[in-house]
Amino acid sequence: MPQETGASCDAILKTQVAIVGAGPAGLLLGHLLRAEGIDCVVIERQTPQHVQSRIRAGVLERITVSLMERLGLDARLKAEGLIEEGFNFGDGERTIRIDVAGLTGKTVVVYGQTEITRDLMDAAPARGLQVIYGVENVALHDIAGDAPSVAFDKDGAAHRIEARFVVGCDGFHGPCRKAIPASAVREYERVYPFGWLGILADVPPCNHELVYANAPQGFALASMRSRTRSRYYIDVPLTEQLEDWPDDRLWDELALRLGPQLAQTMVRGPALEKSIAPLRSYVFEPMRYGSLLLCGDAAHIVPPTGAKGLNLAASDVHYAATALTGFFKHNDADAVGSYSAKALARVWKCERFSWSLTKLLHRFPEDGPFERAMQVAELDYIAGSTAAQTSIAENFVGLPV
Ligand code: RFL
Ligand code: PHB
Repeated sequence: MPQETGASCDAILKTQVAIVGAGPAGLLLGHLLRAEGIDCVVIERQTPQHVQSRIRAGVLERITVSLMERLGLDARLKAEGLIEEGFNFGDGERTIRIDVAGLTGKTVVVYGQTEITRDLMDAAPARGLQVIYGVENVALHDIAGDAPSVAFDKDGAAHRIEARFVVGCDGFHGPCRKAIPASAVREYERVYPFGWLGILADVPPCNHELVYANAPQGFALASMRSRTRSRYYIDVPLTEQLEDWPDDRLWDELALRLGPQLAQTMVRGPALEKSIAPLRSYVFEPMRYGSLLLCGDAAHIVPPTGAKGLNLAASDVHYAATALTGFFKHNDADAVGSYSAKALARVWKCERFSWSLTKLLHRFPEDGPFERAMQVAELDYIAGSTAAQTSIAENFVGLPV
């Protein structure tokens, strides 16, 4: 366990790995390191209740499921997760089914990010994973060398963690990535001119599989969290406010965009949660600088089309845990050295898939009849080509790690 020593004004915590951020990436990494007997401490800006309440991802690839299995934290996931063998594209009239299981022999699981986070949070005390919530003013020091530290305030007192490595799992807006000198990095970014307006409701899903629709009125996604809880999205211009979308207006728009068949099976209900998420593609290179490694949204963002964000965070964590285990248990310094290249190779492929599905399924303000015709032609091609469907299915189900 980490050692705490008192100094005059600082409480200094010594550990092997300091993890910033207790979202899915930080918690998963903390558990994987503890399972290998590696000391670590996780610090988180928010309260546990806040972290737990963020409604985000819902579709888990094999890598995410397998990490929960490896940790022995998959009991609820196994009992409550819905195994999905396929998903569908729609254009408001027809449906094109991608038979993911038939084409790849693999499936995805519908199980909310809130549930994964809860399973990881609940298991932390018993597994000796220390998570300090409600920290402020996090600042990284000496990351270029081999004795980095993380300073933070908690309840008005100054603290410092001294570690051999710091891992930034602090999401897109966190401080870790920003601690790397600009001269050492390269950023790639595409900001989309729309966001996804999502609604969560305790109503049965309109279809047992996901449906991504590109209708004349715009994009819609019918998803779910369970057989009794649905998650739907439409795309809206970034200028729209939540107040512009009372529940009834949103259900009417979903019915239009999903088309008459799904509108018939769609059950309406009061929103448990409603939010607008902006869409962005972003990659930060490299994902390691000195003793700082970045995992998950701290290093990259994908638009949610294709459901890759949480799963990419999980594959980064897998590579990072393997590298740090190599370093601490097998004296293998090269493992950490190759972390960034390994993680980025998978990141870029997932960026490509999320971007291409986003382009296929959304109207861009600059699009004219030609771009629309290209989308229709691509959907036609997918409908008639097993090769195209296989390519989509193998990306959707998750590329090898
Ligand atoms: P997170 O979840 O943002 O966690 C980062 C944590 O760091 C904390 N933090 C700090 N802690 C200490 N000090 C600071 N200064 C800090 N600053 C920040 C934050 O409070 C937070 O707890 O990043 P992580 O762990 O990398 O996980 C990434 C995923 O959350 C994200 O990629 C997914 O939610 C994306 N995503 C989806 N991914 C999927 O794989 N499948 C999906 O179906 C899916 N659907 C979605 C999504 C994201 C969405 N939104 C809201 C963008 C649907 C939506 C609508
Ligand atoms: C979700 O259920 O929240 C979800 C599903 C698929 C996506 C994005 C989000 O592509």
